[in-house]
Amino acid sequence: MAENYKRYTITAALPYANGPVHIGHLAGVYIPADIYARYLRSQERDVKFVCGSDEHGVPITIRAKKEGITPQQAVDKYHEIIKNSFEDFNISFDIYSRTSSQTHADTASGFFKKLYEDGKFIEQTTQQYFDEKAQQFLADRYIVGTCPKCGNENAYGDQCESCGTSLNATDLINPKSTLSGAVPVMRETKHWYLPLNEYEPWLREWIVEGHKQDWKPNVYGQCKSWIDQGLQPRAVTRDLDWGVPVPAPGAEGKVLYVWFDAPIGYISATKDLTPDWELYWKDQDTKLVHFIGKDNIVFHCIIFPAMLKAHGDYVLPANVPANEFLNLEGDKISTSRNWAVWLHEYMQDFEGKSDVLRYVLCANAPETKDNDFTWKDFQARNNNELLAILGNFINRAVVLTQKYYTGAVPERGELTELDKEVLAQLQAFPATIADLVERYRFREALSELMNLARLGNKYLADTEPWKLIKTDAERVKTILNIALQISASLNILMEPFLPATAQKLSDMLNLPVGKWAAAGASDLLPAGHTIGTPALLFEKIEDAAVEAQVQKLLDTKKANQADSAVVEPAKENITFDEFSKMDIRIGTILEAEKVAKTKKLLKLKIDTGLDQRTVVSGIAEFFKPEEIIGQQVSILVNLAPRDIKGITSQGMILMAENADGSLAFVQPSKKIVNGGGVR
Ligand code: B3M
Ligand code: ZN
Repeated sequence: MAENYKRYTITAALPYANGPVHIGHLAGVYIPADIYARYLRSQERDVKFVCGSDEHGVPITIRAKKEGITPQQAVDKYHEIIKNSFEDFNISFDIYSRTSSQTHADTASGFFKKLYEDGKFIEQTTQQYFDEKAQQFLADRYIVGTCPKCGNENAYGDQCESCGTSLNATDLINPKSTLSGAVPVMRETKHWYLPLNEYEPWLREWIVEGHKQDWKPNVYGQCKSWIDQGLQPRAVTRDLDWGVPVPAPGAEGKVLYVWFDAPIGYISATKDLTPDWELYWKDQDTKLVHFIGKDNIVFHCIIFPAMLKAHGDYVLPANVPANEFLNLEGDKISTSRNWAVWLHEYMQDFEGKSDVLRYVLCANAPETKDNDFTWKDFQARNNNELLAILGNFINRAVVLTQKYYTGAVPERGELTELDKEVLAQLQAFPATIADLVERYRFREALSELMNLARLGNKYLADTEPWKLIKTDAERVKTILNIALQISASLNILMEPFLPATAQKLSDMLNLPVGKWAAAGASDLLPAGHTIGTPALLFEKIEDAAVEAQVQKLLDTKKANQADSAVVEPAKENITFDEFSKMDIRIGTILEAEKVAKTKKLLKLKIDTGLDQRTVVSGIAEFFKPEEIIGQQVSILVNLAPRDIKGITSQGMILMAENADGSLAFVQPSKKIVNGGGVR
């Protein structure tokens, strides 16, 4: 490692505790952060990996209102779900905290107070949007309108999620309250602002000049464009009743803006983790790295650093390796449209397969551009890569060792040119992978890991020990010894990426997962060492399993379409007399059969209480004749008889139509005597 840092503080974006986490979160933030943290620990670096739930702000109060619960109940509920999901996927936080904790309230409040006392804020009374119906100021997500930059009609009062621009509510065109739908009015209120404009020259020097080379182009580009456009003072307080109270005179009823308190949550989490927290935040030999999604770049690269700079005691982030977005089957992941693969649901459907998802999401991570997750790709990567390459190699090495030597690692004899070449290649892998991880190129790093498994597979395919055992048993010892050394290195190198699998393999090799520095060596497993029982690292994922997932998404799509279907406008008014001309009765279907040579028609015999009559109805696409016999329906009995396909239809049964055009009977909610009137 070329770096000279004494310790690392790694943060992963604090997810809002307003819903469960999905594959987009995992791919964009938590998997890369976890790989990095695990890798550094394997390098025996001093690492603190911190995260927690973001429990303040309008996203929380909106969710609570929707569910009819208090904000505290909402964050309690989702904090638990999110925390469990991270555990399921072995995200190795040293602490998973929450911003509703007392430590956090004290830390955030103290931070504000210091800036306040040092005169770092400007105090301004301005006109802000107020919802007269809801009797509330409209901050952040309580207000939507058209983004002045990109035209997105659903931009929030603090940010447009479409183009990433950070906004003030007053920037929105056609603002509307999300509380009541009302057009807001202006009302006076006082707030504290961080004058970002004053930090512009410094930010330019620090980012535009200082980090052009080492920050990812997508991150650097966004920052530069904001700085070039000129920065404005940014309010750091809000008129809300959920959050950290503003510790300033005249600030009753006001709380800190969630984006002021949330990043301080990283500090509070570290405080809860260790009494040495200051070393991890204030010592210049600490490398601070923020893992986030691209919509959080402005907050982590501009606003939070300006806060840290204003405070004066803190280190600044050395890097902010933000990812782009992950789409799902060609569509943007969306919580409100339920277009997501939720982690807790994945774990139910694919028990024991956390690493498969980790693998797929890393192999396909949106590191440089938005990427797409598809179930087909998920299946293919499991079956053709994890199983066929990595699993297969390990399996052959351990099964043959078990079979030929009852599990004892055989002695190496004299090495051939091929053996030497393979051992030399093995030795080079750790540095190659390390270099990629340190440059946050996790996809490539993972693909190098697979290349090592490929090397092992090719070595076995070239040497064919299973054939050689009959003609040159001595040579087989050398081959399997080398295959096992590759397996042991794979075990170390896979751990950051596939921690659960690494544990399994370690059991199989009967060797604790070693540290990075040991990887690549040709003597990790000494001759005579007894390995454990072979087991399969991966299982085939069958078509049925992924088809079920695709079906689930199709159902979601259908439900969404139904929800958003346009309802026909109301017809003209009629009089009661006109209505009462219709004689509608309850009847029972006695017989049903398809009308020959038609697709849609059923011929029904119905007991109307008045008589038994024939009705021809266009419902054959939705009902099987044998399934509707005996059902009660509503029938308009005084509709003039009509000839349909040579059959006289005496009346019409009433149907309700769904958004997708499917039909259902209009039926009484309990049994009614045949002939009972409908009014
Ligand atoms: N909770 C936004 C998000 O979940 C926000 C991140 C806070 S990081 C300090 O995308
Ligand atoms: Zn926009």
